[in-house]
Amino acid sequence: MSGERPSKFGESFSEWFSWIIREAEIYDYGRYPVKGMGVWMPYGFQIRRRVIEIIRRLLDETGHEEILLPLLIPETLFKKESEHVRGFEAEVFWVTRAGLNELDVKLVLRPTSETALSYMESMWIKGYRQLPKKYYQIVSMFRYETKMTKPMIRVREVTMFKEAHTAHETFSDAERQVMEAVDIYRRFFDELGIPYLISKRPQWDKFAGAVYTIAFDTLLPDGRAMQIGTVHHLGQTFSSVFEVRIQRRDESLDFVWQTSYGISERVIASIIAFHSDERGLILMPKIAPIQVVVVPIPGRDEETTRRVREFAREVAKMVSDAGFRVRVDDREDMRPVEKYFYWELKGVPIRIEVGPRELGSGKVVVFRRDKLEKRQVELGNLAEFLRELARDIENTLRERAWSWFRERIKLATSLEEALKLAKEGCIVEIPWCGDERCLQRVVDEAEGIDVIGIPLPTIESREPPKDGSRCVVCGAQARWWARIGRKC
Ligand code: A5A
Ligand code: ZN
Repeated sequence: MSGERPSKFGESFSEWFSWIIREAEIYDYGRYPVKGMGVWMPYGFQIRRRVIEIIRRLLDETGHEEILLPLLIPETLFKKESEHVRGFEAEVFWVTRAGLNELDVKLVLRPTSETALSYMESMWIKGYRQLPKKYYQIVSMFRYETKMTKPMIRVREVTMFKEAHTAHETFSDAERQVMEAVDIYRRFFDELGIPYLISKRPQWDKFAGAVYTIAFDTLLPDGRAMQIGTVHHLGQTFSSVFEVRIQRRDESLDFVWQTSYGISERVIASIIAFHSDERGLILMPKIAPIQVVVVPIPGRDEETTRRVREFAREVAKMVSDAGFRVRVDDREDMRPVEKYFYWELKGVPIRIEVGPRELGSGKVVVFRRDKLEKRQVELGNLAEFLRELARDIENTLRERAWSWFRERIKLATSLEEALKLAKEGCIVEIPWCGDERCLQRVVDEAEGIDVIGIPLPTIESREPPKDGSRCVVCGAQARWWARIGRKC
């Protein structure tokens, strides 16, 4: 193990992040010889799989149907909607040759699937009775990102792209779907203890082809906001060019109204960024590949050591019977304290230590990774104790993450103060006149500062700025709030 560990806070976050994902054997990045593409290692893959199971459950429960579209999209489909193409053109990978031939119709590796799905929907959807239709897929997507690539956070192959696509009879049905999607993501991030703000993006920053975009943003330890999920109202942008036509209740013909929403491995990056400390990761039991590790402590003589090991296996059996994923670490060439460091780094939430003292005592020592606390627990109560502890660890991690996050959401009443706080790594809310040109000015004039968006009254109950409050940019009467910060 390398001796020096970078701090996760401040400008060394990237270095720390690269260090932890490799050291905890989650994701090998920067060594595979294609830029922007990482390798999920076995331990990381298991975490990823459990996170995917959570979102899959939430989508299935709300009537979404899983599908699988082809990875390749013909240029003719991809270029059909002009605004969409303009947004993605500079970011797509092309397949231009196959075997020994130049292709007549070039193919793009999907950067998202609105075009591919709308094309199919034009054949599948005929009437309002089929609506709403909610599809999703969990696939790899490819974007030739030109900003600096970063492991999980900005990759060129996004391997955990969950994209949902829905079709509706009216604009307002689609708008209700946007709200359902926001609610699903909210529950998803809450289950994982990832804090977020929900904001409507300014028009210039919406998804290419959308009427509007609502984004979930979290904050990395370096004070940069990271978009961890987006929900788009697509209007009839795609349905009209792909002619996804339906007969409505009154027998008139119309195109369907669509939405789409997506998340990626940025979710895993957020989990790692929030749920970790100077010793390494701290995984919530629900996503931990190993929830409980049992470490036997050798005795002075072989016979004691043998009995301890046997006892450790009995304890592990009890823990497994209680429904936990458990591992006995009986490696002989490692001291217990080395094992402790090893599993602490990997984020195993609960450790049980059994040594000569525990033999015949009817007790074991239980260590919780989040608070670094030890407790003696009676074997008779162990199952119940662990169940309670698992819940408590999840709550502790969630509350800890939110309290760090909340402290970094600030209010400022002058632009100078707002920029100062934003540069320090906060997301800052400012009184604003409602004209997006004022926000554009902030971006143009303040180096490195971005607009996060505006809070939505339909999502958060908010008072408008007090009477007499002024837009911090133009000085006109402030009507609402806007959020600014640095983006990752
Ligand atoms: N079709 C819609 C859902 C769509 O593609 N929306 S999106 O472009 O906003 O992407 C959805 C989410 O994927 C983003 O909110 C972001 O969290 C994630 N994402 C996008 N590009 C990424 C990249 N290069 N690396 C990692 N995650 C990315
Ligand atoms: Zn203004």
